[in-house]
Amino acid sequence: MGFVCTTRTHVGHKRKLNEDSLLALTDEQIWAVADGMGGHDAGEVASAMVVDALDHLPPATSFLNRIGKAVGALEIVNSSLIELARSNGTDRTIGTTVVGLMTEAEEYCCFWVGDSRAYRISGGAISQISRDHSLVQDLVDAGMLEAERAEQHPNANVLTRAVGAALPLKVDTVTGRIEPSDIFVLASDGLTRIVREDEILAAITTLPMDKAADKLLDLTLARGAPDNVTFVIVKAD
Ligand SMILES: [Mn+2]
Repeated sequence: MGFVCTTRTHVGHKRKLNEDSLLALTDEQIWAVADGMGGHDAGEVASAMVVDALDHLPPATSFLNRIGKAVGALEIVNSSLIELARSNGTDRTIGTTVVGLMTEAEEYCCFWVGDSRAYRISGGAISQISRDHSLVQDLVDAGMLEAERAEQHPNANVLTRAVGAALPLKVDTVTGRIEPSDIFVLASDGLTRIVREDEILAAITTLPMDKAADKLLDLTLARGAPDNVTFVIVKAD
């Protein structure tokens, strides 16, 4: 199965730095978005380290082995970031989210830490295939908060997991079968807090991929873009 891909990243209208990073290695069939936190010399370093590690995975013997190498690479970055924060003499976490997609033949694997998201558009419907590692997601799962109100919650930005936050790192994965014309969207919260799922679906199912990407970025910017905005759209071709 072949793939085509388009990416966008933008600092947004409120932040001075773009601490998001992305990876789009379509030939190698690996894509990722990372959303760094911690401010100057921290967040952008953390997200870049994750992307760089995924960019240099050692050769693998099988898809399962390759997934294991990606998780292992994230574990190494996790330790390095904890060590980096310690050597800076600060209690502040130098951390990053990551959401990644790997494919082989007709199989995909999505892996993630934090609240950057993966969506799959298949058969005209969109579904979120990652599950946010965030306080509000836990509240929603516990039935204590309606999903529609999660974005407005005062603790909407509190993560329960991040690369660089704690040992050991727990990476979640989900695997599945790719159908022809499936589309995957990996995105930082700078997109997903501002643009609704149905708007992502509408843009992607009605416009050519590049125009859909423009539309999603334009929508975010028109609504104030309070955060860095980064996304990768991957289409099975
Ligand atoms: Mn963000």
